Amino acid sequence: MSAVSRKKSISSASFNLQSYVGDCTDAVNRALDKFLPKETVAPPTIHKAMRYSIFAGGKRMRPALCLAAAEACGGKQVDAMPLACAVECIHTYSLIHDDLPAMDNDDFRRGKPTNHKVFGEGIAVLAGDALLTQAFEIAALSKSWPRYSHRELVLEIAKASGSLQLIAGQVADLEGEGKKVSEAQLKYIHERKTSALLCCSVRLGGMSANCTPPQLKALTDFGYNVGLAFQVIDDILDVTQTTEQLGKTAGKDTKAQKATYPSIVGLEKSRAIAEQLTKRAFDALKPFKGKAQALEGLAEYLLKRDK
Ligand code: GRG
Repeated sequence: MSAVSRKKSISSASFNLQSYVGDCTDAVNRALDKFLPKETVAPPTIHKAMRYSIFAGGKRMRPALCLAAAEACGGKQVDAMPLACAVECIHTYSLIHDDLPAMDNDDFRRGKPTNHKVFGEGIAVLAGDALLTQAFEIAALSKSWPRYSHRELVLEIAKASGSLQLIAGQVADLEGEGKKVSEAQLKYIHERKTSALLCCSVRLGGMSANCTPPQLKALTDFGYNVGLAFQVIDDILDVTQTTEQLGKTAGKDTKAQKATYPSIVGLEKSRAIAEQLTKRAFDALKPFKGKAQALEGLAEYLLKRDK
């Protein structure tokens, strides 16, 4: 579907989420292919390793949320694209490092052997580092807007992925293994480990459309709630789906004695929490008055997803 016909499908009553996500994925993959050094560029091993994980077949939910947020604020996909790609680079780096033997020690990700299984631990660490750095390079290459200069954009990414958010969540997650963790502590982990980057994706999309402060506030509320719901669902899927269905090792939270929503409050209450968070996310979109169909569609998809 062309960009024009996709635009039409967003504004029409029958919004087609599947084709929206498919189009976003294609466009993001084309852009990432341009931003990342080719495999043949020296040293080829690192560029092969970066591309291996980036193009391993992730759902591209963070870029899709970024593009959809831009559209909700009247922006263009082309302006949001570098920021959507930057967030996907951060996300992929975090997955590569999360899978390392020193962390979750996983062999399977995005339906393929993990980066360190293919390239070795040293190169996997470096591929993660390089993708993290690449994200800032891409953000620096994006446009800036009257309300949001490169300073704001870079700060947004740095804060979400730094030691107060993404890394803080991972530290608390590692330190909580095998210990009794309360629901409040688990929420702290999920807010930082997962919600922060999803929220950042949505906010960056809004910034790429030069959104107003009230719009940014609405997007922040949406992103926070959808991000938290995303991790609650991830916890549920870990115990209800198979490794084949997920494309990553199922049941690993239980094996690592990690606290999850199902392990603390049970499956039924976990589903109710995810639904409540998604409802809050929907409510946050009210100021967009029907212009946020794609964000609504993505929130619903994330709640109902099976992988
Ligand atoms: C700095 C050494 C070092 C490590 C950092 C920050 C970090 C390690 C790990 C982040 C923690 C993490 C992996 C959180 C999980 C978030 C999550 C649910 C990921 C899965 O996201 P999906 O389902 O994956 O969108 P795909 O593969 O579809 O993109």
